[in-house]
Amino acid sequence: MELQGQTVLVTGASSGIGRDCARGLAPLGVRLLLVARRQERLAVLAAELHARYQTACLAQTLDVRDRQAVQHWFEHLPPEWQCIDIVINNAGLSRGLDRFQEGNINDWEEMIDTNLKGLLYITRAVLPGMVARGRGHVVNIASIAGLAAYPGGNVYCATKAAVRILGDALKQDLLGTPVRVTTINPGLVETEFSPVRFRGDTERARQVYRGLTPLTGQDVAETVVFCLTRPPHVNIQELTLLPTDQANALLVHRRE
Ligand code: NDP
Ligand code: 8X3
Repeated sequence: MELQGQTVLVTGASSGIGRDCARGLAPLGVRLLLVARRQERLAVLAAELHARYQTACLAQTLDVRDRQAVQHWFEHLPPEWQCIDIVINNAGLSRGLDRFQEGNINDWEEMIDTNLKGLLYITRAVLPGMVARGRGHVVNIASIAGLAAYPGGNVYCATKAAVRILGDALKQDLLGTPVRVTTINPGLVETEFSPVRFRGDTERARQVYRGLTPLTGQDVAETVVFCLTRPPHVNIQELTLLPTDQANALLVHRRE
């Protein structure tokens, strides 16, 4: 399927998988609506993509946790950006690896508010237009953390399991419309995910990928592009991609 001229919303486009999705989609002639909290990074990305591919980009600050801000943002989009064809719900984070019984409830709320409620707010805003226009694709970045839990993953894993079941639910509610829904479950991807999880403890973050070859944001972006470019009658419902050095969230092969 041709993506030329389609308007793609990428949440969490200031880093990692979201930024690489924008970079992977720009050469295909899409228009990019990029949101995250760090406006300066979005502006740099938009300038890069415009310089390289003449991509039309709109980079806007948005905290997906803020329900009213999401509603206000959506209602005040410039008219030429209001018809969103594709949304990549990517904004997300983990905080800590505490055992549940020692868990920090503020961290729990931050993960639930971002990974689940933020995704709900964004999707609720854009989906009616997709249904009305008879075209659209919702791509949710979940995780292998939503396939099975791991020690200390508790609430992060629960948010990702919720995103997976929500994809199933959306597909059912959208049945009879041409709107497609795809859930992507990456394994270990080297991004700012671990430094964010460990609040800037870069040494601890580095250990996550020690001795193995993780996925890159580009690997995930290429998978997203593959799903988006299938013919309209093909809906890739769910796709899991792991590094070759990883079997599941608990089992990795380290060469040292
Ligand atoms: P990064 O930390 O590199 O990127 C996370 C992105 O989410 C940033 O652009 C950040 O932007 C954005 N974000 C976080 N909170 C908010 C918010 N409240 N409002 C708007 N944007 C927000 O991590 P990844 O690229 O790895 O993560 C992207 C997604 O992939 C997440 O959903 C993550 O759970 C998932 N994932 C990651 C894996 C990995 O191993 N890295 C594996 C499986 C899934 P800003 O801070 O500027 O707002
Ligand atoms: C990120 C991958 O295994 O660290 O969702 O939870 S994992």
